[in-house]
Amino acid sequence: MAVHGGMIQPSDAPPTSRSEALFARAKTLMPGGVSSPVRAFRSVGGTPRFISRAQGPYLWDADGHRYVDFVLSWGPMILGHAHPEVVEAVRKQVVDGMSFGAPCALEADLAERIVRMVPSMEMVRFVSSGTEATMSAVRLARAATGRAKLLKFSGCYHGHGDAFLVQAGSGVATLGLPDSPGVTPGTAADTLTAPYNDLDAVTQLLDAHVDTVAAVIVEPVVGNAGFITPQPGFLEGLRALCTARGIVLIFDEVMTGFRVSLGGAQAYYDVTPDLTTLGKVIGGGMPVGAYGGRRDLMEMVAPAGTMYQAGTLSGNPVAMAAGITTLDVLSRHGMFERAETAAARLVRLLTDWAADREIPFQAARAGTMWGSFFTSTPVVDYATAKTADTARYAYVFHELLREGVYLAPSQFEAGFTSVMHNDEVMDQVEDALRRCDI
Ligand code: KE4
Repeated sequence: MAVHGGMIQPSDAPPTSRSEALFARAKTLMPGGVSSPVRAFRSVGGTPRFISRAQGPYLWDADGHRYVDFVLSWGPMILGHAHPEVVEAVRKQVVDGMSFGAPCALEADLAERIVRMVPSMEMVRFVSSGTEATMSAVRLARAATGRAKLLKFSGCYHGHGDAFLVQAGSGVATLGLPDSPGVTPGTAADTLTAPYNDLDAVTQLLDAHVDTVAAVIVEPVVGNAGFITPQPGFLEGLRALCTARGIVLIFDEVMTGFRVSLGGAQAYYDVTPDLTTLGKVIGGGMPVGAYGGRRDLMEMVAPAGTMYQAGTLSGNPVAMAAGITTLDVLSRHGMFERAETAAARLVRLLTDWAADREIPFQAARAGTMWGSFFTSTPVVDYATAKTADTARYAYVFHELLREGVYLAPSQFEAGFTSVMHNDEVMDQVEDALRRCDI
């Protein structure tokens, strides 16, 4: 076994010379050689695979190696890569124009689908990323309540907006501390942080900051600290606390939307937020984010109201065409269930594989989103997630990569399946697991 960058790596990994050369070139031009940090393989070590093409459940890297993809662009590719109907919708729109900077019917066409599928979203505003969606939703909550503070949960990620890059100070009653250079203490001071699944901590914070909290924002199923599901009563408790105190409850469903169920986590757990943020799946691989919810709140957004938010490529026709077709295909009878069946089988495979080797391990899923931890400690929040053995995760990651299976390059991420992860593909994954030398 080779040790690389502090991580143990199987010594017989296939050649990655083209990815290595592309990475070396990219690092001279872009910070860390990537356009988003997690892609750099920093937490698992080794060379990130430069992907040259993707089709269905598969990726091919620059060295020609094929992988069964369980990252799926971090969620969007629920139909699999390059789905023919989505490709055709994009092709048709591109030749009719790529961006108008003016209203077009496609925006309402996608909005109608979202409003129908996510009933709490009475109105929708499109933006170009999940980060824009969450930033805008928090601004709207602050505008609606006249309050400044935001309560989020440790380990939850809501994009790279300043207000979200905050960690808990010591003790749950301490105001937030900047989690990144460039986030000012003043900004961080308006963000409160509580442990996920801890209603008592939330109540304490709200009692300590009466009438000053505009919003509680939560990943209804956590996908950014690894995969963590809400304990029974947690989401319902947040709903009750927010209702009682005039606080806007924001479900950040950028990742869980159309993944946990066709109606998102809010339908799966039957808890209704005031605002919802979306991204990923609604763009079908193109840059789309959205926020929406109660009509009385959304009517405050300019130009209907005075809360300002704007975007050059918001509602981009090509992206709308991709999102519309993605939701239409996904809504067909039995389609979502195909991806769910794959996720259920994968959780069983991984659980049995670890048990056979007596490795401390747990795996779970919600709909077509899944995750695992190399720890036997029940994971209910970020603190317990951090008991996971990240060195073992890195080793298994590279073992499976060598065998043609592409997992998230970090223990603290979630995994996904697509409608194209059929039995034949999952048989390949089962064979790859069997070949893993753990
Ligand atoms: P984007 O700005 O990356 O489109 O969305 C931000 C965001 C907001 N809310 C949730 C719940 C999210 O999961 C995300 C983005 N997810 C990460 C995956 N951990 C995207 C991958 C990346 O950052 O490269």
